[in-house]
Amino acid sequence: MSKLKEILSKKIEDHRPRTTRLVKEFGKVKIDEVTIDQCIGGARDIRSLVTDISYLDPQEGIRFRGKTIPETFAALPKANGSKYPTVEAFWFFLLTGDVPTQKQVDDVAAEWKTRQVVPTYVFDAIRALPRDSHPMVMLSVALLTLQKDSKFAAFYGSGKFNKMTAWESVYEDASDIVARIPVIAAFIYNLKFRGDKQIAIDPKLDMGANFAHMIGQKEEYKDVARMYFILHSDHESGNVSAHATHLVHSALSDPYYAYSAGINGLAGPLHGLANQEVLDWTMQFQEKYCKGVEPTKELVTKALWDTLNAGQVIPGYGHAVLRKTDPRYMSQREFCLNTPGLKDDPLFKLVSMIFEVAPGVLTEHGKTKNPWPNVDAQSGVIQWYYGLKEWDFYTVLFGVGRALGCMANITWDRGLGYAIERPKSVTTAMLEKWAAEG
Ligand code: AMX
Repeated sequence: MSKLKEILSKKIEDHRPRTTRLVKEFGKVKIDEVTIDQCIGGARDIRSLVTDISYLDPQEGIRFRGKTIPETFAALPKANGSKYPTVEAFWFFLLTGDVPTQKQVDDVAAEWKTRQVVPTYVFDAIRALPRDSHPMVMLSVALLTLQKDSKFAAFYGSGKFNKMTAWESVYEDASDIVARIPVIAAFIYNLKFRGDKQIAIDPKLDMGANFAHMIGQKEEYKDVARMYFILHSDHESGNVSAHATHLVHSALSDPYYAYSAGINGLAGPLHGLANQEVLDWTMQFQEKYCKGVEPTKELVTKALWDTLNAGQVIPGYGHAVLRKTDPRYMSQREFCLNTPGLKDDPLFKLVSMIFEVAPGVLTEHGKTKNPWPNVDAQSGVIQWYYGLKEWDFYTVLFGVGRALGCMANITWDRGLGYAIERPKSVTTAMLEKWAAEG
């Protein structure tokens, strides 16, 4: 058993009595009530999921294991010669809630190296898809292709299935997924956008650095990858990708089925695909409004209104929970401001101008509850600057990061034996009856 798994085992053991006690002694305590608009409106704000991996406060934004983004970056051991932590350090932190020592990070890195080799049949399956398939389809298929070797599925089918130890094989699959997904993503990128020029894993590098290496990126991109994967990892449990993963796994479908479902949800334009839509919107703006002229606030305002008046959303703005600027946006903005070259990049300046204008326009428009930017409004511009201009790929990058949160969550789901998820539906006639009764 790996060191991390041993620590996790103890954490899960220690945690179980808390969950058992809550159900047994306080099971009937009310923590929320449901209104008709929540029922019709996407279950917004209904408290009905439990996770300790991260918590999203509408004003403050995300906390990973109780720490804000700056606190997380400050606390974790850094990658060699970098201001950013390794993804390996963050994985340990997400799973256990403890800040790892350098030795513990090295152990995770060593564990991932034994897991990261992707079987050839996965690449064969990706190659067999039409080359114009979206990269998210390729990623989802790759995960399903790996399913046949799921340790959780094998354990379930072994006749020795045991609820108390089931998390152990989820941990195995989850760890394989987080170690392999950057390698699969790099393969997809190279296949689709670099003429199939594949680059072998460099076993000396940490996960973020190795991803940069495998897609042929320069040294500075290693920090971009580390930052990006950590920032996109988790956003509590109710968002589409995390919830889909949790829901599918709650039927005891293994982590490959579960995260493939999560990836399919992430591919939606109201969720992860928004980051590619932001770049698309921005490029169309430049093409349509700025031929031969510098973008101005007036032009941006006009373009935003044209989009809204056409009945479309402004990608990268608004959020189902947040009611202020997303700290993941601010963290990436800070990265841009601290990176010479990027700070003065015309696209970054334009994105900053949209940031100045869009909240006012959306407020005046009066529909969205949150006129502020979310993570996706800022992420594409960084990728673009480093030459990763194929925005169809941006949601795959999101999916590599999101794997960390989703896999940490379902490992704990099994550890705590959460039930199959099955909310109750009602009919419109029932709602009308309750409405009439007041
Ligand atoms: N531009 C225009 N209108 C918007 C808007 C935006 N950015 N954000 C919300 N609205 C509209 C909604 O479409 C809705 O209109 P309707 O009443 O006609 O249906 C109204 O405002 C109320 O919506 P809301 O309660 O503020 O938001 P929500 O919780 O229903 O949806 C979200 C949240 C993110 C889907 C929405 O803000 C949106 O579509 N944003 C643009 C897409 C985007 O950036 N998605 C990425 C989110 C982060 C992520 O998951 N990666």
